[in-house]
Amino acid sequence: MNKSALIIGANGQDASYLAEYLLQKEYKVYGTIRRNSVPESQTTRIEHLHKNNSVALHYMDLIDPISVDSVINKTKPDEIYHLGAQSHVQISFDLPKYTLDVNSGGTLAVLEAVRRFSPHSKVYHAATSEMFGNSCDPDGFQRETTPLVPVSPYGCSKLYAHTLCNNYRNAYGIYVCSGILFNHESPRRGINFVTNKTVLEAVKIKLGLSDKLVLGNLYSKRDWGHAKDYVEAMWLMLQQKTPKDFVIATGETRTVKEMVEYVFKKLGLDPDRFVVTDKRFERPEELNYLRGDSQLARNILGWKPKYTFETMMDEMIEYWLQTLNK
Ligand code: NAP
Ligand code: G4F
Repeated sequence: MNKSALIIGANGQDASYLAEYLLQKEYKVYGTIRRNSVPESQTTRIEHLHKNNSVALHYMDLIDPISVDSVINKTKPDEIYHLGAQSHVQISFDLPKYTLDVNSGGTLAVLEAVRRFSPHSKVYHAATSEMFGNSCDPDGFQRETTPLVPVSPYGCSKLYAHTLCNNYRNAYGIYVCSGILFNHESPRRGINFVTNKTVLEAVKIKLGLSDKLVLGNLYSKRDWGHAKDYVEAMWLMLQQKTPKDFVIATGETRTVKEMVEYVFKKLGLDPDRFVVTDKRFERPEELNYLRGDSQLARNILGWKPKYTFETMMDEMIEYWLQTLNK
């Protein structure tokens, strides 16, 4: 019989790729969306799947435990991919309570619903490299054993959820694991994250539709991979005999400035002419440096990324060139 999977936060960047991936594997896919007064915004990233009813959608809000109970009880899936979150780090400084309610409280609601209504479900929790904060091993990498010292309300909310997942695994024997994923991008990335913001604005400049790109801190370093590669790792984590947490990363790191230079040069533009900075886009506390060691995932899951930084950024540039040229 075909397996079933529930994707919480089905309209997100990762969820849209994951839904495609699971459908290819012939899963019965359920997804959760949030109510929006503009109904088309509820399914923007999964419109192609929604149109032909290939994903069965249910309303759920992580801050409404009744809705969480109801969907998990109704679907009782083999696998749950809990990807729903207020996922923007800078916005978490403006909405700290809401971020904790959704990311921490919401994860508690999911685990409780699984414990009570669907204990056979295997659960993937979307943890994050933001939990490391500014801690790092002496060799310059973060890995599963690196201390978790978050520096944003978002990071704190995910650390709470991450430790709760370990607690439910040990206390109740639930199959739950956290993927400690480093930044991953794609043309479907929200345009208020730094890569897609940069690409969109640079393409607009190229086409004469804009004359500047306004950014915050150019000197933080990130380990950027492609979302398509990272959803494969999520699936692999739920196919193991015993649950385990894994770091998923490329192992390369670059400054925001280097990423910006790559995009502008690719478009034949001089970044010094167009890029300006504004404190508005800086955070009260910054995570300065990320570089992940995903050796454990490479050894145990047999996972490795197919995209390089360059092929990923080129795909994003091509996407915006085609979209805006239309
Ligand atoms: P995303 O594009 O922001 O998607 C998040 C999804 O969560 C959206 O579908 C959103 O719904 C939904 N959501 C937000 N608040 C909710 C609530 N109160 N109740 C139910 N659903 C809610 O994020 P992503 O980049 O795909 O990331 C997926 C997950 O991985 C997130 O948990 C994120 O924190 C985590 N993560 C991401 C990265 C990364 O670099 N992308 C790295 C590490 C971890 P709407 O569409 O209605 O807004
Ligand atoms: O693209 P970002 O907003 O991603 P950030 O903060 O690293 O968070 C992302 O990755 C996490 C994994 O580590 C996820 F858990 C999280 O959900 C999210 O997906 O910012 C990247 C860097 C930061 O140092 C930021 O200060 O870019 C810097 N930056 C500079 N100017 C900017 C801007 N970031 C944004 N969003 N907008 C700017 O104008």
